[in-house]
Amino acid sequence: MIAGFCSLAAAELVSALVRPEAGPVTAVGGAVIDRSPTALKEFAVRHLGTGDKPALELGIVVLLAVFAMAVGVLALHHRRTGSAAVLLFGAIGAAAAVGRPEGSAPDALPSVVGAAVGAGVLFALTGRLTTAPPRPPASGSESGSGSGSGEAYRAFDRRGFVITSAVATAVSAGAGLLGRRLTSSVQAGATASRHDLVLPVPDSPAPAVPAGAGLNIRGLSPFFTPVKDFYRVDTALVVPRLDAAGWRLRIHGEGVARPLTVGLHDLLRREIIERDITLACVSNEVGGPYIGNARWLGVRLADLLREAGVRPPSAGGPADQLVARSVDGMTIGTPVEAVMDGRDAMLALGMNGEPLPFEHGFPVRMVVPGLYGYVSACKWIEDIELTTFDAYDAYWVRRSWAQQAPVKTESRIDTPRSLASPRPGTVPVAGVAWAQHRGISRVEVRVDGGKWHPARLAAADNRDTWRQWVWEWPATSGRHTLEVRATDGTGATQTGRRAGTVPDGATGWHSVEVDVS
Ligand SMILES: Nc1nc2c(c(=O)[nH]1)N[C@H]1C(S)=C(S)[C@@H](COP(=O)(O)O)O[C@H]1N2
Ligand SMILES: [Mo]
Repeated sequence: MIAGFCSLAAAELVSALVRPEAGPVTAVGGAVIDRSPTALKEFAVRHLGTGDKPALELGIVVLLAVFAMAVGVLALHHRRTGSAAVLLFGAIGAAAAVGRPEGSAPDALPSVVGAAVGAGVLFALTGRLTTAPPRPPASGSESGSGSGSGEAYRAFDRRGFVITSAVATAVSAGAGLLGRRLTSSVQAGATASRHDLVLPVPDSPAPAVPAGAGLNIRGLSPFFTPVKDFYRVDTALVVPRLDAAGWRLRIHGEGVARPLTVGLHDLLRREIIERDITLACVSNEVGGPYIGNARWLGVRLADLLREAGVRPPSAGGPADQLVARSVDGMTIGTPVEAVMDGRDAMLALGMNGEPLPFEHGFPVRMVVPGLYGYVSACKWIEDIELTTFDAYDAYWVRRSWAQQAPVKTESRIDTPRSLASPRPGTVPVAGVAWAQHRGISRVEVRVDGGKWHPARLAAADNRDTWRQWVWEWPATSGRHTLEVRATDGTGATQTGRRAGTVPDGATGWHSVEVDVS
């Protein structure tokens, strides 16, 4: 385990110099994420939520510790084989790092160096635990019990072992800490660039939110989701921290008459729009938490595309899919038609009045009203390629999710919570409903499968945001089941048919059970 620790610490130091994402634990974790079946990923999102990543990393470290002990035992008997086994693990780490979507040859370095250090330390330490068999004594009468059988004679050089392991541990701890330091100083530039970014005043501000859009009911989600509470779903074990000054976005591909490369300053000089848009994840179960509403600031993506000479399919353009690529190798495919049909598809750089947080895509991400995040909301974006749905499957599409996924009409009961026990009398049943880009026209609640009661709708902000609602329930004692359903702006009512999240979003009515007493 000491050798394993030294190995990881060395890898940490080298990964600080190469790329934090190239460290073996992160790389193997990323490879596991890339390769794990959709069902497992959905399980992790459902049961571990945002804790899925620490859980994965902990799992890898525990596995490594077990492996380290096994290799340690092996090394006692076969010193060289033990060290070779460590090198094998280095090879796994290296392969994982290079094989990530954004991986390149230098990414192997942390694992290779880490493995070499681990193998060396193991070799040195086992040398202190086993010493060479003593020369056969001159007279057989004094021989020890095992000397005649040819068995290796073992002796524990306690002093040598303790000194070697203490030195190795201390040096490695220092190296690991130095690695952490280096990483954070490299990232200091990014942090400063975010801190220094002054958000522009929008040329087209968001209309004021109507006074009645927030119902102010205890337990009800606020109309705007504070950044600190905004859900986060992505495959990044290490959040990319980009320096805004170095950020570039390239727009190219089929039907792009004038390919473009823009930096942040080019964006800031353009017409800046500000829009309220509710973002939802396709992995959100009925009643789930992966949805949030924010005020976004940025530029219209359609403006940039038009400047690049892109025409939507409806105007004869050859590309029907826009593939956004992030610095961490994520690919997200969006219909070109949706981006250019007049909705406020944005390259966003501000969220709720602050520069995008690193976790949410700093410096620039996409946001497209009406589409689930995995087909629209690329964070840490660096490239946009115009292509077709026939020619290319993006990251999640290769993992059994649908190519196209408009947000489904859904609603959620926020209060009372499941298994709450309110007093008999008037109980406000309240929540949110959403059908981005279609809007919400009606919400209804029923008790114990009875008749549907119309809920009171809060004022609508716009059709791209969720809408709050409340129904005053005359609650009577006993156990009751509350259900909700919404109707969107086209008049279509949310289906009660239960469907899971794969391939294009869950359906069904959210229900909560309460015990009125
Ligand atoms: N680079 C990158 N962008 C990404 C993702 C990702 O894994 N990597 N996940 C997408 C998904 S599935 C969703 S739902 C939204 C979530 O955005 P948020 O984390 O800011 O809430 O980001 C999208 N953009
Ligand atoms: Mo998502």
